[in-house]
Amino acid sequence: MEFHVLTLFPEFFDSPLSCGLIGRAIKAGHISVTVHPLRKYGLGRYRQVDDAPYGGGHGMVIRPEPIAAAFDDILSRHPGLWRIILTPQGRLLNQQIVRTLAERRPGLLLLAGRYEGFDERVRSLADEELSIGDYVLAGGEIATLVVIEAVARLVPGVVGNPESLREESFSNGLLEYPQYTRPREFRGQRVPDVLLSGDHEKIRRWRLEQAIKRTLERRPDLISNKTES
Ligand code: 6GU
Repeated sequence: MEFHVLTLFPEFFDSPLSCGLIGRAIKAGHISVTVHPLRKYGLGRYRQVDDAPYGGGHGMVIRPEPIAAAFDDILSRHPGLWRIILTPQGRLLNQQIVRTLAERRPGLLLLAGRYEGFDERVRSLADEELSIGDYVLAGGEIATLVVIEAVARLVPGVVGNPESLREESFSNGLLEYPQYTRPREFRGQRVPDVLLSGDHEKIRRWRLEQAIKRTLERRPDLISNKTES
């Protein structure tokens, strides 16, 4: 899977893309990530990308022409990319959206916003607008990395053991069950006996019960969402 990022801060992406799961996935050729500096598509001698808002107000707004020029250039060399802009006004990202991106899109072009936002007409250049949560970040760079990491994990080969994708939180609509390793007792807290029983059917049932209980306690919205869809 091919990821392209359009950003005013290309260097922001250096270390997150060089280590861990994503770093390995790139080295192994499962995914590629190309970072394109938005400044390169800026206007005039100073490569201007932003301007003051019409109607007044504080801050600067990203102009549409540099984005259009960048999208045209990148798409001409990499046809078929799905164009996503990251802003707090976007649709709230969840595992269902992540799955669709991984399974149905040949590659992603992710635009990270900055300043007070984009000129409204930038929205008409994109296929989709996403947010990663109800809080405000300084820019879309971290949100872009969130999308890349969440999608890349679902690309075949990136996560070594595909079984580990199936049981984790959200993939079945439930939070994960509690996990234990050694020691058997830690500060008075003992590992539940069932996990030491060797009875795999009993363990499977206990884990499912725990996952349901935990989801009802902590995230009942996940369960009510499940019946709606
Ligand atoms: Cl995509 N951008 C910014 N600036 N803040 C956010 C966000 C994106 N998603 C949640 N908060």
